[in-house]
Amino acid sequence: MKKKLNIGIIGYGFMGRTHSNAYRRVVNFFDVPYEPVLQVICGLEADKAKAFADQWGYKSHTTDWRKVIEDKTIDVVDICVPNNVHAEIAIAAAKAGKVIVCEKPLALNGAQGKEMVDAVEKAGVANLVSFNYRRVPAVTLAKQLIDEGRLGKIFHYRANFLQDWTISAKVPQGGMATWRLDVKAAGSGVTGDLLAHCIDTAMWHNGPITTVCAMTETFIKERMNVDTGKVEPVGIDDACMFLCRFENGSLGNFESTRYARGHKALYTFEINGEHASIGWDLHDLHRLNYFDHRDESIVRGWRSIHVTDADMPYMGKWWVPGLQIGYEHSFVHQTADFLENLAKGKPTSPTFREALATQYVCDAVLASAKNQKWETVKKR
Ligand code: SOE
Repeated sequence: MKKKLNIGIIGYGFMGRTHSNAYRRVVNFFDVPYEPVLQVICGLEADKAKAFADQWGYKSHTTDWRKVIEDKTIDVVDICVPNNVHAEIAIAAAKAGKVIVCEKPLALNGAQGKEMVDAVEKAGVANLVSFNYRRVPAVTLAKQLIDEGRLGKIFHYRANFLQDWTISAKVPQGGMATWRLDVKAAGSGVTGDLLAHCIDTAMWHNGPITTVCAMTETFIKERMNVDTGKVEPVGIDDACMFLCRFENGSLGNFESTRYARGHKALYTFEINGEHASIGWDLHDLHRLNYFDHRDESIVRGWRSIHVTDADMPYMGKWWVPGLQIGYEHSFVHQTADFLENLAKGKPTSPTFREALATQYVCDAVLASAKNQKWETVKKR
């Protein structure tokens, strides 16, 4: 019999669903040491929380996150609410000795993120920030190939995260569906929401980013705020581009926008090394593109690796070679790794402290865009 681990998720939106699905599925496919039990779902509206509880099999629901923290039977507090509430909940959960999972980005900014890191480290509780794309098998395979030295010295890392859902001026800010456009709830726009993913993966693949030079734009200056009912200035960055230097001497080039008509969630990266290059595209997430200059010239070229074989990261746990998996599985993998490490008393990456490094890059990017100069990224 596996030890039961009682889960309380705060937030029943998009991320509440991805995390609930992961806790439910993980035991079916991975030999994890715990059986997660969906104990309580917490959300703003009681009827929606109840409907969510019924649909996902939660034992109970509440509209008060403090009740989740105070509940002695809850082992894991999983934070899936807008960014401005992460810190308060995480710090209270740490004081109550809970294991904590928090959606990305860690916080509104580095200063707040640092308070969260201090809280979890003081309490000595296990913690994880959900940068799920690391655990798409092709992205994990890219990390493996880099660590094996196949690329040799790395020269370039470039990443994009392109969307198009805010082009209409009629899209409001604030509220349940569009809080990402309200700077008070989100902290920033594409920098914290989308580039944070690219930065997390990039530093995992290629080490720390040291300096940045950025440019941001807010194309639509005013939007109706659903919370206040008034047309208010837009405080987020709609688009952001930045150049950077990595500690290992390589150069980075990052771009994100919600104004790239035709692109819904086009997260791509390419890494160029001395011997080989790697490319990946979220719209084709089970493939890893690989070019190796050491191949015999008459067959040398970009190959498209179908990441479905059993010896590729995580894939041995799913179907048979050739059958691919998708977006939601990255959360299942994250949960599997987290539960395995939890039983061994080992941290799972990215911890709050590792996510703070990403937050500091985001801070430097926004400062650079504001000050129109290169900025040095704060060290931990
Ligand atoms: C924004 O549209 C968003 O949902 C992000 O918040 C997620 O982190 C990203 O994975 C997909 O896009």
